[in-house]
Amino acid sequence: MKSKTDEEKIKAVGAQFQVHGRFLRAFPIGKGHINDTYAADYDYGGRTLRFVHQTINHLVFTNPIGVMENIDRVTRHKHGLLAATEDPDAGRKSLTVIPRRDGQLYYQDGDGVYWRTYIYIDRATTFDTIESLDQAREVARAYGTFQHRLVDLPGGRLHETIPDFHHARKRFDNLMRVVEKDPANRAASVMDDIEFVSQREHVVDILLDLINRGELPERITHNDTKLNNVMIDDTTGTAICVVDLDTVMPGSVLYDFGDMVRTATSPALEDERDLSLVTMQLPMFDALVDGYWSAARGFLTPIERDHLAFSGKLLALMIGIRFLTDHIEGDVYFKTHRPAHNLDRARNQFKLVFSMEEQEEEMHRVVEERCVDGQ
Ligand code: GN1
Ligand code: MG
Repeated sequence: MKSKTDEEKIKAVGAQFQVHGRFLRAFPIGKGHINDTYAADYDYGGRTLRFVHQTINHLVFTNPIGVMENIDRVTRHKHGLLAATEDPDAGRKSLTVIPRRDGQLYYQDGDGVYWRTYIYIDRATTFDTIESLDQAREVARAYGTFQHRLVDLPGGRLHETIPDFHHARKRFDNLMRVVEKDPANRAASVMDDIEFVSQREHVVDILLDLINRGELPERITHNDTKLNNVMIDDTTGTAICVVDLDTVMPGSVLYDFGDMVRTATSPALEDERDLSLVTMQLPMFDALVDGYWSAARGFLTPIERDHLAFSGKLLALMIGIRFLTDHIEGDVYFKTHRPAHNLDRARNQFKLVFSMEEQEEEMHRVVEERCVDGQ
């Protein structure tokens, strides 16, 4: 906690929600680039219960109510399916939204900041870098299962909470626009990086062309499938729960798979500056494909399957483009913790793109071998 006043603030936020114990303490958790997340303990007659209070960055999510409506529908649906399985651990296998005292899903404080509350999932941990093949398999299985459970979500289309979130062409064009404007006077110093992106312009249209031709189905996807958005059970090492549901909305499963590849195959952190450490490790990719196929084989179309290997490169390139754009704009979107942080992240992602280009054939071979019907 930065200060006592911060803790007082979290206490005041908690009091708005259907958390009825006596407030004990709060502390920051999570490493997201967008929202602030806190855990808070409450005394419920001698037992301590922990909840999560989290902001919704409304500069990024301009429709926070839509975000919460999506999350509410998705988590209710998941809990419904889990209840039917009589799984003793069902309560930990989906986020649970705790509404405000008046039943609303969010609270807007005096500073205009939006907050929501979840039950804290205990005895589980998230990882920022991948530690084992089993972990990679588990993470991919978890995201595949997440998508599978949402295939038949009842009700209308979910809100598109960030329109064109993974629209690679728009991300590319936006970078070029920002380079042209150069508001922070940084473009001249990153010409090689801009050139790296320009040389790969054709990559940004490949999935969009398939979508436009109606060949890639729209599904309900997570859209932020970073390794550290899956909680791994401390005892069993299995994936217990997918978190960070802010961007759950209509999308392509390939965006989800690609983001897993980008975050779970490199042994280095996303902002590692020693680029010799940043590589796509083929055995990790193999484990991801294995885990994902075990959960998604029942619904994946051949075109989706055939683009699994490509999706990693696309997502690393697209997020790299977004980091580079933010650097050139003067760091207005992602939280940064040091000078040129976004540039470090961009270069890290471009190194990963390069590593995948070098191993493209092997990656395709892995998919060919793993994703076979009847196995
Ligand atoms: C952001 O906030 P966080 O860390 O979950 C971003 C993702 C990026 C990611 C890069 C809404 O996610 O798209 O892939 O940073 N989320 C949003 O680490 O822009
Ligand atoms: Mg996120």
